[in-house]
Amino acid sequence: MKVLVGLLFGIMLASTAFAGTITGTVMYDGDAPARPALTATKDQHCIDTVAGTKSEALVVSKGKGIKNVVLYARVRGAKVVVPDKNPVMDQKACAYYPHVLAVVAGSTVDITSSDPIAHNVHSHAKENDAINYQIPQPGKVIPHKIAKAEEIKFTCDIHAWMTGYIVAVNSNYFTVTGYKDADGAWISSDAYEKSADAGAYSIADVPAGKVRVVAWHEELGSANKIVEVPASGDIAVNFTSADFKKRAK
Ligand SMILES: [Cu+2]
Repeated sequence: MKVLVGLLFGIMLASTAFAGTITGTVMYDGDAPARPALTATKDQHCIDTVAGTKSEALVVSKGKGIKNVVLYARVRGAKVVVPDKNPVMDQKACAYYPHVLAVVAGSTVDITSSDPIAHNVHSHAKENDAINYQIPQPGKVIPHKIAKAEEIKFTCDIHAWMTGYIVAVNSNYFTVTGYKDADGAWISSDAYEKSADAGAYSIADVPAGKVRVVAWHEELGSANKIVEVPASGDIAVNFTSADFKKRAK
């Protein structure tokens, strides 16, 4: 009995204690370039829905926060668990939605469409299967397994302005900047641009010890910092655009 109680106590400790929160900001140095306007040239549904929208490749807020930065902690020896529920990448208003989706490597992503016209899902993966499927009508789901960690660009061969990314990471400790407002509601790129957000992020329950915090952005490239996560409480890890380096091609 004593052993059992001790064991249970040990398990509880392992799951609740000796873990900290990595928190910080990702901010743009100087003035961000203006977002180019998008123009749809095909399909009335796209022409109507894309009108007035702008590129989501680099979205910087009034508070200098950068949207769509994937942040994750590489924790040595941590078991990576693939969540039961498949993440979803939708195509809505002739755009990939969300623009950047972060998932655990090994996940099956349900790729789908909400639009009444055909889209094409073209993956530019190098480490994973590169797929190229039509989604002819809304509601059709293509389950797509992403086995390895990779930042994968997706395009649509029918609509040249459509791009999105699925970023698969070997970690359960990750987040993407700029998706939720202070009330936890989903936020659009246009609303984010007008906001005072400073690119704030938070990754909870990271096991204590030395970890590498990696930040990735589709235009800026990647950056990383090695930090010591405390056994409780927060550690601040801030990035600015100057920290990022583009990967050599
Ligand atoms: Cu399309």
